[in-house]
Amino acid sequence: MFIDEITIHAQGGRGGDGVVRWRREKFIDKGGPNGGDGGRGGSVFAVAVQDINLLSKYKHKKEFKATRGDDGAGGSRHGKDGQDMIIQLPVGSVITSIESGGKISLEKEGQKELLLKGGMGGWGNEQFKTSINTTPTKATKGKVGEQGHFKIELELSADVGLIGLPNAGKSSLLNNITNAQAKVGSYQFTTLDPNLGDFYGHILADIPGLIEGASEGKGLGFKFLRHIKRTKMLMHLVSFENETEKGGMIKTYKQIRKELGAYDKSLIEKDEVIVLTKTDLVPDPKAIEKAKKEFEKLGKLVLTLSLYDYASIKAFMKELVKLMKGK
Ligand SMILES: Nc1nc2c(ncn2[C@@H]2O[C@H](COP(=O)(O)OP(=O)(O)OP(=O)(O)O)[C@@H](O)[C@H]2O)c(=O)[nH]1
Ligand SMILES: [Mg+2]
Repeated sequence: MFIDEITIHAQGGRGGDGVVRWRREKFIDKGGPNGGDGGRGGSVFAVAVQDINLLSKYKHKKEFKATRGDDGAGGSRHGKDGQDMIIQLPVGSVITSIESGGKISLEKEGQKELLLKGGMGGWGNEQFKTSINTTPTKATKGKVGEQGHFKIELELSADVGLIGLPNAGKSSLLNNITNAQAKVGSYQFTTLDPNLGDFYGHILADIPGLIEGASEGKGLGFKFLRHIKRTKMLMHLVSFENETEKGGMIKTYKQIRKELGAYDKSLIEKDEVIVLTKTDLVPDPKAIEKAKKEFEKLGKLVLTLSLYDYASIKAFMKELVKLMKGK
């Protein structure tokens, strides 16, 4: 499932305590004070990573804590600082502090933002030594780290929308060429939620299949069309399995177009590339060419694809890279 909003709680580490210690010297009961300071607690950072499916990893993890600083020690030794907590979030995340309302946007890969500071370490007794008080017995405790709740929303607008009948191979394609892990099945309506994948920085959206009558509420895909409303381009997948149907592939293609138009005219005015899928099911290469020619009469770019053929996938990706240039 694609998760585009989570709420987390995070806390900076507590500072280590300062300590009271004395220098040990022969014949002197109490040498000078040498209790060291506590280490700083770790801070909490967010770091942007190019992985739009990252938020779903945090489905069951809502708590993020940096570690505590170590206490000081004798011999003027500082406690070790606590370890920072680095929360990886997808590029495109907007982080809102629930307490303050402040917002941070993660726009670039590698961008690192401080969310919460760790607590300061306490002071050891050496720090309190003065000319008047040479044997201070005072040390202070480390401070607690800052803490807060954050809402993280992933604001993405997909660049390419994958559409087609159920079973056309939309999710399979997404899984093959992006880091997405969408569910694939040999039955209709495998996809129940939109899936997103990242293709060299371009976001592909896979939505549930559309069927005839979708605009009247049949099937699932219709209500998801809003996810592709703002895409720059549509990829319309038509499987060679539909060749055997009455009217063939062109008819199923036109059905879907009709449904799209019924939802929103702007969807049929969008740039569209037609992808004829599952070419491996066609024994005669001439039949593939014939179907391709027929679709080309519609005046659109027509690609063919078999996910069982590596060369075919490679050629397809090359075309897609070309298409995305300047988009
Ligand atoms: N032979 C062949 N089968 C394919 C190819 N691509 C996908 N399939 C199979 O087609 C079936 C449907 O694939 P999906 O990717 O789930 O199809 P979908 O369009 O996402 O389907 P919905 O989510 O139901 O709309 C699966 O059994 C896939 O293994 C292909 O290139 N060749
Ligand atoms: Mg699917």
